[in-house]
Amino acid sequence: GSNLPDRTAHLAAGRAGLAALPDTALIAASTVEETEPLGGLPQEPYLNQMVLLRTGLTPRVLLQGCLAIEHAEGRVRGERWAPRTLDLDIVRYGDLSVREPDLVVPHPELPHRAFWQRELTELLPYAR
Ligand code: PH2
Ligand code: MG
Ligand code: MG
Repeated sequence: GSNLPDRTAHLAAGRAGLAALPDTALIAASTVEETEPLGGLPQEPYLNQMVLLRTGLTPRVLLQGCLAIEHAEGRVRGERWAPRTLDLDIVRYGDLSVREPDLVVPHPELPHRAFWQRELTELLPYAR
């Protein structure tokens, strides 16, 4: 997701960055959807998109890759749920569950985000 200019460019950089991670292939990308900001802070609408990756990286190493790509896109971490250039979340990782202080998979917000569920439905046919 992105809600700071240039949203389309940040999403493109996110896709390219993920595809360039070691031992990782981008299999499919969902439609880009404009969504109202969740979380209660007044802010600009988001562009959201989900991608399906095939990866040999562990969730922990994949998370490190996501954070590095966000950082390269100028992401500044401040207040929780503040506007952001690029946020790359691991929504699911196959059927694995992870419960660590800074990494919970499936993402705890998944049941509450209709757009994530739409995107997941779009990508499921490409997953084996
Ligand atoms: N992400 C958030 C907070 N609010 N709202 C929308 N529409 N899309 C998001 O991806 C999103 C959000 C925290 O990561
Ligand atoms: Mg997020
Ligand atoms: Mg995040």
